[in-house]
Amino acid sequence: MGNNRRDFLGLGAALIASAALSPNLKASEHNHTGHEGTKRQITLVKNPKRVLSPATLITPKEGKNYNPVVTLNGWSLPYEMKEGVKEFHLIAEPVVREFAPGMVVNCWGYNGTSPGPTIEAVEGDMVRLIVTNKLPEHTTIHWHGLILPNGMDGVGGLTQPQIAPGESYVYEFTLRQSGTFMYHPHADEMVQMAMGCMGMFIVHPKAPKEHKVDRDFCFLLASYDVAPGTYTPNPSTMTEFNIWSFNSRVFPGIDSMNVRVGDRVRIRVGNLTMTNHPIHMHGHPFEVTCTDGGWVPKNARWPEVTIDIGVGQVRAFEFVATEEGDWSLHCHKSHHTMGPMGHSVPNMIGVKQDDLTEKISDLMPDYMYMPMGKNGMAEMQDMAEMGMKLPENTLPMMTGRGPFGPIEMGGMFTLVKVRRNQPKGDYSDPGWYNHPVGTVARKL
Ligand SMILES: [Cu+2]
Repeated sequence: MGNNRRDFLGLGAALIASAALSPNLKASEHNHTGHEGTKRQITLVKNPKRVLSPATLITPKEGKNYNPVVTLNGWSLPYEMKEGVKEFHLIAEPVVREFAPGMVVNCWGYNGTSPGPTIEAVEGDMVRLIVTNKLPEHTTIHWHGLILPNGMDGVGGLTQPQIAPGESYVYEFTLRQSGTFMYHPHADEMVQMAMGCMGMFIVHPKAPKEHKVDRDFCFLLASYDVAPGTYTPNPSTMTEFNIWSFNSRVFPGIDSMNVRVGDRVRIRVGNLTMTNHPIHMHGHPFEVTCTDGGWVPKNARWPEVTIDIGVGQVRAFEFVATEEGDWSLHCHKSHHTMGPMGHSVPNMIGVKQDDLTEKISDLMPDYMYMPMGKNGMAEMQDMAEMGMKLPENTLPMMTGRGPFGPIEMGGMFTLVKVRRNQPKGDYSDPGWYNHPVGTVARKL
């Protein structure tokens, strides 16, 4: 265990180091195969299990019994026990985040990553959260949904002084409830959240059997406005965001959720974008079991296949994985499953265009003219496949390849992979589903 722990802490240092060396970041972050590969894509390091549930490395030492959450393309923050208090260190700082292979973004986040690492603790724990500000401006952290003393609520100017650059502040409180919560600044919120300052805060029930599931996943919805060809989000954008992400990753760069047939699965989703997202899952009806206000009583739950998650809300839903296959999980606003696009894309459906793009490019070489295709948008994917030149650091609008061809998605889209032979506790990607003969839609 000691070795694992050391490895993990080493990983933290590596993350911070890689963020500091931004010119080399592309190389260091490309140590993975994409969805096109046979194995899962790994965001930052090679060993998926170590990234997926680092909390398992520190759980036994505390004698606490909980099933750690798996943060998509993320990790949980290690802590130290100090005289009965769980002590966590959060460093607010500029970071470089790869959104998918081919695009990195200058974000703000915590401990080398954006969103910040997931904080996991247990109901009844006394926690100490030491926040160090390495951002260029003051900040605070608000612990969204947690019941705590007013002076720990993290609202700059109201419940505490702002944390100036270079300063560290201590938050200390007892966790009086279990459930799914978030953390984010309550200081220059518009800028700091638009830059990616956010994270999840999971409090496990004191009684391990309460609300028990076999696999527990979490991620945040985050949106950005990164103009094609640039690297830094525009924080003054109010509605016209062009990057829609799960944990600041976009398809095909988002981890799939890999489960075993028979598993009870929980997916916890927090929304810190500026609009609502109807999150839809294929193949299995689910029930919302938890919000950032607490657990939903069993007799108050009803089945859904889409749950609308409002701004500043958390919804956790559960289902028993009974149906084998690769099931889509995505935002149902169809623009939110697309990569960066101009909002003024001319509607050219039914219009003969021929060499129009070429002619405009000749006249205005620096202008990216990307009209909609004559027969719809699907030909965009073909153009991307043929190597249509995009501005640097810009992802295609529609991308991702499946076993049957292009998937034509680019934002809030990932997969729940349900397999009969997925070993217990194994979160690795089993590859594409092998459909039994006669169970795939066929050409007449
Ligand atoms: Cu959406």
